[in-house]
Amino acid sequence: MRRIITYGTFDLLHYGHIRLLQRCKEQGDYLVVALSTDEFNAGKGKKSYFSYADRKRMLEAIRYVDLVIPEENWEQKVDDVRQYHIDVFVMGDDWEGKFDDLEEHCEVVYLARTPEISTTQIKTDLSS
Ligand code: C2G
Repeated sequence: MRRIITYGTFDLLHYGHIRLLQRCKEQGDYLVVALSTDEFNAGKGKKSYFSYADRKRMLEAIRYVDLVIPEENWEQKVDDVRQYHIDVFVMGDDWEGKFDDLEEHCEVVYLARTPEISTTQIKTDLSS
């Protein structure tokens, strides 16, 4: 059982998120998604359109996702890797290199982002 973890806000869920989650699941057998809480997002200077509860509900409905846990701070990743017996940490390559320190605990994989789609772009397009 190869266990995968990824982190994110996943607001205004779109096909770029889905493709990322699909490719995360292809790396193993069990996918944990650590979902940024509303409070953690405030710290990232992000205010998501959907609440944590709604974003969690949507992620749990995705066939590739096996478990959703809260992401509450930047420091929890090593504990998460240990607690959930993670084999592979996966993120989109906009984070390339940022989490290489996890390599002493698990494999670290960065996947190419899906071009031309982002939550920010959706908000911009809808506001014009
Ligand atoms: N993503 C992607 N393609 C896009 C948009 C997003 O592959 N067009 C990926 C991102 O690279 C990320 C994941 O989808 O791996 C979630 O993206 P966000 O919700 O924007 O997450 P982010 O705000 O980057 O938070 O501790 C890490 C942070 O919580 C990541």
